[in-house]
Amino acid sequence: MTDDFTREELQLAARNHGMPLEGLRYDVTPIGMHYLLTHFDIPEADASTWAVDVGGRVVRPASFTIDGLRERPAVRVAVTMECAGNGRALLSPRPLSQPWLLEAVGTAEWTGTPLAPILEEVGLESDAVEVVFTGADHGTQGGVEQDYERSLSIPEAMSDTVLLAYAINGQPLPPQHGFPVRLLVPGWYGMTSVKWLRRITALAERFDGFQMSAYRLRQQEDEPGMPVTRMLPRALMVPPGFPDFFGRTRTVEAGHLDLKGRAWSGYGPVERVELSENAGGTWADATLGTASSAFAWRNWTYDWDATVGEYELVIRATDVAGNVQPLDQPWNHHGLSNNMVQRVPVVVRPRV
Ligand SMILES: Nc1nc2c(c(=O)[nH]1)N[C@H]1C(S)=C(S)[C@@H](COP(=O)(O)O)O[C@H]1N2
Ligand SMILES: [Mo]
Repeated sequence: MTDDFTREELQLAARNHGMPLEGLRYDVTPIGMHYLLTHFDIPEADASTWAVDVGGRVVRPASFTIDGLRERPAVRVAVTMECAGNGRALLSPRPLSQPWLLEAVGTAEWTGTPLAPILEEVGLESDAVEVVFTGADHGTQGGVEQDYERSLSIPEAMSDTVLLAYAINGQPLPPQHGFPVRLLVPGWYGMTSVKWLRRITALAERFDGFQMSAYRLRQQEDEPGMPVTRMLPRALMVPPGFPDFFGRTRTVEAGHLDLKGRAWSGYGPVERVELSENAGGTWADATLGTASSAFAWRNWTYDWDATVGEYELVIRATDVAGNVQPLDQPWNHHGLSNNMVQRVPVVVRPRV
């Protein structure tokens, strides 16, 4: 990568870390290894005074304390979350934002209480069409001062998979992942899962706040574009062999190698993972393993008979809905929901 990165990209990259790809070896990503993305500052939060206020077009506005949420029915589920901008630093021209390569992903076991029964309790008015989720963090983006907020349509918000999550991997959320409570929308790109959740507001009209219009697929800044929602399929490899410190290139020894990794999609299970050892010339099927939930990544393995030489290994996932990772990435304005295949340069040296 020879493009000059800007000081602003470095500033964001130093705050918002990815998951080192060797973290793909764990079914459940250890807490500190899960990727992290925070647009503004991590807000100060006191769980003993925190409340999630539910209002707007509802019959009985209500306020839920953290203790109150914990007393409600709890669900614990493994969910793979990926940032919609994952991979954007590989695009050309490079969209200027958090410069992710491929590491903006993680799988956590989230514990929370389902949102739908809460919405049923407060009673949505018949004219409600959307529910807005507002975080406690505040800042400016694109010249617009705002609280971080995102909406869901009523059917999306009423899905029984959507949680108000207060724990990750069995522990209270750490500050950076949304303490004391966040929205969790399995299958969707991460921007939907609002951290530091303070307010839930039912609206009688479509919500077009900044973070809604920011996450749309556009060729030009001024066109309406299509909303970014669920995660497209992606497969990644646990980096084989050993790395070079600076360039991160991989060296392995000739012989049988158990290549492995993970693959996921927000459109249903990944049905196929293929590997190419000649830069995408020919493909062979990897063996698919299990996933710990319908929303968690699936592991894959590939027995590679590595002979001495230089390779570009390529991995490609296909999901049950028929979405396939492209070899080359169609560009879009903010580099969102891109999912081109991973290319892993590997040097195979003689066994010593
Ligand atoms: N309140 C709030 N919620 C937020 C964000 C944020 O900046 N503020 N970032 C979103 C984005 S873009 C992503 S990718 C995920 C990242 O979640 P994580 O940091 O727990 O991995 O949180 C989402 N929820
Ligand atoms: Mo994101």
